[in-house]
Amino acid sequence: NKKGFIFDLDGVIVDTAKYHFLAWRKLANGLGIDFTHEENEQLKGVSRVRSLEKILEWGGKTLSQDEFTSLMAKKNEEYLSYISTMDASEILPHVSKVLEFLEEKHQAVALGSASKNARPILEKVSLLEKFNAIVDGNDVSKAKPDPEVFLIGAKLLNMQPQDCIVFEDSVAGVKAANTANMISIGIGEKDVLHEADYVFKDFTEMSQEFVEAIISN
Ligand code: B16
Ligand code: MG
Repeated sequence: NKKGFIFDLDGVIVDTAKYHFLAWRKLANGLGIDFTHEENEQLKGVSRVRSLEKILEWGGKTLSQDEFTSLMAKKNEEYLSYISTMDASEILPHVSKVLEFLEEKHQAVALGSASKNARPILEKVSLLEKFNAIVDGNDVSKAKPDPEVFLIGAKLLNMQPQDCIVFEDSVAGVKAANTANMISIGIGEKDVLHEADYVFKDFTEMSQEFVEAIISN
């Protein structure tokens, strides 16, 4: 039996949210806007453009199109400087184990991320070759909760959406997976990700038996 397993990147494979936080906080503070961890939570799975729009909304600021574009570039430069030092030690617990198990079982594996930096990050943590397909922020026109990113992933894997399983840490991503008619597995808090079909705190909580059952179902 072959299934398509689609992984989100930030918050599922690596914790880059902490680097997004530092970069967004610097930008927001530079504009005289406060930026908290709670606000950063709300930017999980949200595209870069939409993130800056939200920060400006929260701070009650408006910018010219030119200023907006230049701030987006600045934020990304800052973010890139943080991820430049990433290595395999930043892969979240049991992620490599799960990827190896899926490989052993000849399953199809894709990445479905909103990030335009997904490829360089996977390269940094030496996981690029584990994926049969990569769909990232450069490939989509509609952000999560739109299912586009996962539907493209399924297509690239040659799998039907109903035979795909999505691992997601964001509410928007879980919604996207559900709308795509895929099995959604939330990675994080049950009360936040309650729309997911299953929720695990992290991959150490997901048993091999569970994955085997998903594959043979
Ligand atoms: P970039 P994911 C998302 O990645 C992040 O969760 C979100 O915080 C970020 O703004 C977005 O990628 C865009 O990232 O600025 O690198 O293009 O969780 O969908 O893997
Ligand atoms: Mg995420």
